[in-house]
Amino acid sequence: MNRSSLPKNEVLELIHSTLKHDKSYKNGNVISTMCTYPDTFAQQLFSTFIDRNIGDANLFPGVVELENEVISSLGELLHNPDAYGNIVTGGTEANFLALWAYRELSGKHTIIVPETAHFSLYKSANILNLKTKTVKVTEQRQMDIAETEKAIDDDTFCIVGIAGTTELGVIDPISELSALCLKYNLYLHIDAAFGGFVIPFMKDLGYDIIDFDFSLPGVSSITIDPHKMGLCPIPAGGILFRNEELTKKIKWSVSYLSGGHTAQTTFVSSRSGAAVIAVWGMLNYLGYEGYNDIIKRCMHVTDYLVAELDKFDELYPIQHPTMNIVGVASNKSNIVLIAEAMRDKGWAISLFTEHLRIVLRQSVTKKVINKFIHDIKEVLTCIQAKI
Ligand code: 0PR
Repeated sequence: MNRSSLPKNEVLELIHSTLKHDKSYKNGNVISTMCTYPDTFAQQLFSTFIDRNIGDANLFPGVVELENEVISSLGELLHNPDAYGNIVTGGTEANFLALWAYRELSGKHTIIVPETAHFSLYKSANILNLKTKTVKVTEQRQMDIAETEKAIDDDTFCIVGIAGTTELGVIDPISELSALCLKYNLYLHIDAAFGGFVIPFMKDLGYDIIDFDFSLPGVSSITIDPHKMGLCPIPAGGILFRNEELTKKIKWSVSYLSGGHTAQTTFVSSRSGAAVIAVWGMLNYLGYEGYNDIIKRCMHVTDYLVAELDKFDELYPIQHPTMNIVGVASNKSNIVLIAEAMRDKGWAISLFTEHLRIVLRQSVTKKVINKFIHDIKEVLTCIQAKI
């Protein structure tokens, strides 16, 4: 490294200047992402306890205690207060851990996932040397149960169902998957990285939404990410297993650490205790009611966006939203051109094959939607004028 020392203010200036074109989750124009600007209290907790490495568990018994409480609170939310798990780096690590645990327990190498599965499952399968059978989704974009049953063979050890797909927030028919897994003695992992912090509250708010959690006897584990709808800073993913026994083959014993002997069931060894503390802080600061209010507001804005889209001849929601994710499609203009033109206007837009994905998070207010509608009208006029 051939850099000479600079004063802090110059370093800061250089950083600011390099980052000047970066977007911020704080701003309304980032309407595409599942992550959120962390609550200021969470930020404060994160920076106060920045030094805690929960990988060396016995050095930080207090953080371990908070992590246990976080897991049992999330377990309660998912109908299993006795769940075992960890706060990990994100949904990717959470999904990986489930597949790793079950591959080791079963000694088999084939998993079944819906075609809507997040790419983290394919990455994990690649690392774990697994064969992935991808099952088609129905017209409602849910995993097809008959196809899933057909895909099961002697080498299959796990089915993955999604509760809140990345593309549209759809929930797979988890109770049917649960029955299938019990029938064939398979593990069932649920990827509720996004939906985990949404579905329980929607149920409470009276939405007709299907079961997805440990209340279904076949569900073995659930990914639920505080750094998405939980308002916590990255890195905060969550993995919950039905019981600790399921992790016995991925439990690594370490004896030399500063705090003494410990055992880890995560992939990363050093792990952010600050992230765990921020999650504990947010769960206790917002409480059930706080999260419920957030979901209520997000669903209100979701309904508003759908109503606004209904006023267009050309644009339409690709399907009635299951949760606070809306797919916007066009029956006239090329969706890629729409996405590019919206990006040129400063919007951060997720583009899927046939639709733009809008994630109605806390910072996406009605005002933001009004601006989005205004801008997309201009874009459509422009595109049509050029044709
Ligand atoms: N499972 C599902 C269903 C997901 O949607 C995601 C991420 C993951 C697992 C993986 O989670 P981590 O990213 O925490 O490992 N889904 C987001 C997406 O692909 C990730 C994301 C978040 C991307 C913020 C961009 C962004 O700005 O949309």
